Amino acid sequence: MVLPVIIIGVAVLKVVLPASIAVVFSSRRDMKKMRDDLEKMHDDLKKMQDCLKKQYAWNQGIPPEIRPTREQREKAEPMLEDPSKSFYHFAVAGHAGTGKSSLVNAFRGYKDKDKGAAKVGINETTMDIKRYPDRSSIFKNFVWYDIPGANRLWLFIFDFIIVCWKDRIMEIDIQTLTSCEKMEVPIPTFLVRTNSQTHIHCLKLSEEITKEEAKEKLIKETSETVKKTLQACNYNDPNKKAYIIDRFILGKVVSDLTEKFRSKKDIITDDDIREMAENVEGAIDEGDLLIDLLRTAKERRR
Ligand SMILES: Nc1nc2c(ncn2[C@@H]2O[C@H](COP(=O)(O)OP(=O)(O)OP(=O)(O)O)[C@@H](O)[C@H]2O)c(=O)[nH]1
Ligand SMILES: [Mg+2]
Repeated sequence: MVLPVIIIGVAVLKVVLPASIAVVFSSRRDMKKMRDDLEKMHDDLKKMQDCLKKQYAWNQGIPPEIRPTREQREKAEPMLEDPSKSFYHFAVAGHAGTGKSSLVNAFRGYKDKDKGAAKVGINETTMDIKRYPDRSSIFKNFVWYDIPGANRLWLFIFDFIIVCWKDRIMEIDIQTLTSCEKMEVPIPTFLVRTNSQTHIHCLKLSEEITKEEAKEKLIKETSETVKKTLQACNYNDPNKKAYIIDRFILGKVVSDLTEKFRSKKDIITDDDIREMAENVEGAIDEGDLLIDLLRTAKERRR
């Protein structure tokens, strides 16, 4: 009587035990996977929360017409994520669709489709302030900020501001320049007109002139219009330079320079930039803009 019980018991154990061990192990594996998934989800949510917090903080900025106090500036500085203050922070501002994101990509030598490039396009309105560290050979220690069209808040925390426009320069563009100059430490500004090739093409067709004549006309008209607008807004320097560029030409100059001067030890001179820009067909002020940005950056941190 005892033996069959033992035999049945052993048989049961032989089947049940491995099965239960397998269940325990597989449920442990499942538990571990579940825990890993939850941890990952937690990390993702934390990142999202940090991002939202930062965006919220950006959106609580101070209009550029108001001069921020030193305390306000100090409070805002951590947004630049540069505790050692070793970077140059460049903001690109301007109306919607004027080519801000394209300009950021061109300065960094990125094509629109490159991973990490700013989103560009007629339907790709940039909604949030975004931070883009540079990787080109020219702009070492530069961080670019793509500032959405309507958002001119927080401009005071950047080291330099580029105001870009495409067709018509507006009063608010000049107001931005004036505000930057009224800061306790004035912020250097650059006026940049984008889309040169499109303007030249349109002028050539509408006026029935050659490409070269269209280019000269664009340069002349831009300079006159800018001067008139600066004067109308009582800006203190009516002869402020307006750089006329095209994103594709600027991008090519930066990429060619980055290709040629790959080594970190290479020093790129103004003449190198000038020569490179002269070799790109259609270039107008792309070389001068790069040279002046670098010179201003060096002077500011001297
Ligand atoms: N040919 C040419 N096209 C340009 C130039 N700059 C911008 N574009 C085009 O204009 C469109 C809008 O450019 P974006 O760089 O997205 O403009 P944005 O100012 O960032 O636009 P928002 O984010 O909506 O404010 C895109 O199709 C660009 O390719 C330029 O210099 N030349
Ligand atoms: Mg954009």
